[in-house]
Amino acid sequence: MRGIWRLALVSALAVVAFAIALVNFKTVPARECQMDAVEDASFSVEFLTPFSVDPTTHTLRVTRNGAPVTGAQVCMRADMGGMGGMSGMGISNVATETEPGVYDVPVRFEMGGYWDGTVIVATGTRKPVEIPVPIEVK
Ligand SMILES: [Cu+2]
Repeated sequence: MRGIWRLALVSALAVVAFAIALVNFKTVPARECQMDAVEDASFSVEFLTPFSVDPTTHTLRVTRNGAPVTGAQVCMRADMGGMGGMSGMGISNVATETEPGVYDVPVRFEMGGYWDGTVIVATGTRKPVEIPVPIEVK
């Protein structure tokens, strides 16, 4: 009897751990990165960190007509899908502003190669803007 209860407990814990893992996995493509967005050539983004597998956080500067975009909700996603790429390999996260127009986003390019990146900028006053960023990770 004891053995069965232990087994039941271990099974229950496994189910809970699995459920937590599943929930965490599902929240990885941050909601903010799924926003319906439009392209707008007046916005641009510049990466201040190198496209390499080393950094675990990337710093980016967001500008509109050359002026810093401050107080925005910024999110970045990148996928290795596409031509000969590895479909299903993706990263995304929400950025935090560290100085006016400069945002840190905790993402790591897990491997070298071509990543199809998108930075989404929501200022709240207009439709969110998406900025395509082709990324060649060294
Ligand atoms: Cu890959």
